[in-house]
Amino acid sequence: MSASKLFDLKGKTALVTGSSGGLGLSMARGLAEAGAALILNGRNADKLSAAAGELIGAGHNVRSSVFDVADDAAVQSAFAQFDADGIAIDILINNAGIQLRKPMVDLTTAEWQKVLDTNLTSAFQVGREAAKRMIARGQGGKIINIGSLTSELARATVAPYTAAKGGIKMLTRSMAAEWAVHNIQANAIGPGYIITEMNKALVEDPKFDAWVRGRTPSGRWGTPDDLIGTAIFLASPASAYVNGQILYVDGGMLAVL
Ligand code: GCO
Repeated sequence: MSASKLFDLKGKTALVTGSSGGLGLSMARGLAEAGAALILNGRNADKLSAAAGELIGAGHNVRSSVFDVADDAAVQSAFAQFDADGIAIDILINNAGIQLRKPMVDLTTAEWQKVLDTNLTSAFQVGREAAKRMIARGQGGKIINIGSLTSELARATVAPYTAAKGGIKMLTRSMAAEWAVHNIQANAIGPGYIITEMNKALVEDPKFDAWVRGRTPSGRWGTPDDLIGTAIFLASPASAYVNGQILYVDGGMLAVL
């Protein structure tokens, strides 16, 4: 296959969960620029419509699907609609996630469960529905889960997020174990400290900002666009023999003490 075709997503359809902003919208934009048709997802119809409008305005083939990835019935209903509309999803990015920063002793079980449902169980639910259809179609597929530095290392006050992201790493390997035989490559991206709405409080905290800049060999926070190349790689034929891996896009933070 020629080098130009290795990263070509023309003719593919990608569902990116949590893509009305932040990392999800950046990765969706990157996949569209590589030729993919997009399905954007989020819980807020207005935000999603604004994001879709931006990408349609840039000439991309985009539709949106409003559903809560943590709600199994809503996930199944969304996929039933894709089926009814004749939409085959070739690429899934399980990006949707929330953060809750609180000491464990102050956490309620409901708060814990909400983070685990949104950040981990959702990836299983949406992944299951996508994989069922990829297997039935017999043409393979790509699943990209979004992990975190906390897939490897813990930080105080983000226990449910850390547990979920650790689970994302092992769920990715489980997907590879069961679905690689169907030519589905399941991998993950582990973003470092990225400037996003979710991290606004951290970016604006001078002490935390100084810690990230000092602890990161690249000496800077990441931007959502820093993830685009890795997303295209894992969504494209270039990664046809890559399975069960988590690729860290973290400025080198995990590589050094
Ligand atoms: C935090 C942050 C992190 C980052 C990211 C790092 O509170 O420490 O939210 O969790 O968002 O996950 O990889």
